[in-house]
Amino acid sequence: MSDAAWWRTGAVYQIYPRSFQDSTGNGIGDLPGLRSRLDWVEQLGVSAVWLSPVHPSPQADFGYDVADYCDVDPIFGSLADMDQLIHDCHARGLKVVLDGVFNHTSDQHAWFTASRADKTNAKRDWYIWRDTVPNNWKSTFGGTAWTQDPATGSYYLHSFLPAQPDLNWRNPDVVDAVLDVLRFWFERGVDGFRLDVFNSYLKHPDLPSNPRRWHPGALAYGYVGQHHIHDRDQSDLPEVLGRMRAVADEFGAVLIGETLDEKFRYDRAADFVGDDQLHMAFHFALLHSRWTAKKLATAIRSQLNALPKDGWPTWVLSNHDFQRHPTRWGGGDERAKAAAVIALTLPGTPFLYYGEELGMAEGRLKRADIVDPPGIRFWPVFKGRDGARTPMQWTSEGAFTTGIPWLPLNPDTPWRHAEATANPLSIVHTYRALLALRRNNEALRSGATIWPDTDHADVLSWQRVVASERVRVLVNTVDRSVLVPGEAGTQVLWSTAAVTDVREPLAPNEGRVVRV
Ligand code: TEU
Repeated sequence: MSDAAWWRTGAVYQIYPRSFQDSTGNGIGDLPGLRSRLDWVEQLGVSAVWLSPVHPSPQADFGYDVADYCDVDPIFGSLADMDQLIHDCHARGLKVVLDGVFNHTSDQHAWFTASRADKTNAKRDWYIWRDTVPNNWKSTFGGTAWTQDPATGSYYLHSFLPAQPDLNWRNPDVVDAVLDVLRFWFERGVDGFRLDVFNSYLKHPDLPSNPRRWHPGALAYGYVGQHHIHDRDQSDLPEVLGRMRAVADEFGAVLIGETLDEKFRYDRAADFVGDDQLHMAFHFALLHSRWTAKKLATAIRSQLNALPKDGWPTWVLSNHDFQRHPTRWGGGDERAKAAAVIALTLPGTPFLYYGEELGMAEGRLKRADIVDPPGIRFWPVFKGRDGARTPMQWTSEGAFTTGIPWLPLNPDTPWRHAEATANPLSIVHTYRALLALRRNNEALRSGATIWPDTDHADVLSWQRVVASERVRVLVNTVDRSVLVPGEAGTQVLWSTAAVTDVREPLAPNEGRVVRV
């Protein structure tokens, strides 16, 4: 595997298509709209876009409930629009990654319609059916993971909503069908898949109950009250992933696993990456870390230490499932820039979430605005994920849609938007500069990592090293300036505070990249 592979050197930009750009005025983003905004993506300097699902879907979980893997939902456009998007992205040197939601389908998928009809049909065993509830498994979205289906009186397994029945990955026909879906898209030019909750594909064949786990939230949300040893992370998962990898390798495509872990540790994902499994698997430690140098260092180290030799790190500050990081961490725009320095200069692939380059905050939504099923179910304890999915802020008026947006625009849109980026201290400037620096600097792209570089209590620091060059990264996590001992360096390559003299103390929340 060449170190120059695009998925190692570049960054991936996650687009939530519903919220990026509407072209029809119905308030929902679509593929033609998205295509019209590719200038922005290209100018940012990322290497790939990853689209959250756009397949036909009843939208019970906003597309993560797929009714047909080989088509495009009319709300987003057509298959021809997708072909055009792939073509346009490639013409700009951008790769296209789709979201593969293969743990479950929609209950409206033809496979499930057939499966539920009677007990003897050919698709019956494509899902997981039992005549009585066999175990204590819980749905990630609350309640039991088993729902009785009136047609036959049997229960089917759903790790998420009842409208998202789990496929039976122990049936070889299911695996073959998924491999065919991969081929279908790779043949159309798609460059990779992000694999939704891949570590849930296989369950223990006997479906035993999970052992209980003490957790203060377990009464309200049973999922956290179990050790999930039987409903995911099965030891034979590598074989299945290996088959997917073989298909991906035929096309030079990349597989990125999304890891489910109620303990927010994700180290287990390291067992499923490498040359004959996934190229990468998300390690979401930064999504759950507090903003202190110590906690951040622990989060970063937990991934670096867990990965096998042929693994590759991923860095995620925000995505469509978690509160956006400027809200999570506070600290204003300076801290948002410092966070970008972390994600863009560590060894590994950064996954950026649309709008983070503007410092978009979590939307502050009213109960009446909430459409995300877990948000509706658990409000106000958990307000759901809609706040991370509010429309991209293109202009002072939004310009996301000419109609009524499906979620309200953030109130800071008048001054936080894609046209207000001329200021060299703006957040997007830091993103563009660091992405350009990565492209041109071998140490940042592929250098070995010396970690940590200082044990200062408030400053994160590491070095990236190749034969010809040594780069030192310093991130001041506190709201006051700090002078860090050690080599000052010879040249500031980037400073989020526009510092040019290497000897200057770090400004409050400054991220600085220096040549040493
Ligand atoms: O997410 C996995 C998942 O269950 C969590 O990230 C979850 O969203 C979080 O704990 C908050 O409840 C993936 C997708 O990213 C997510 O959008 C889907 O809803 C889910 O799978 C089901 O496909």
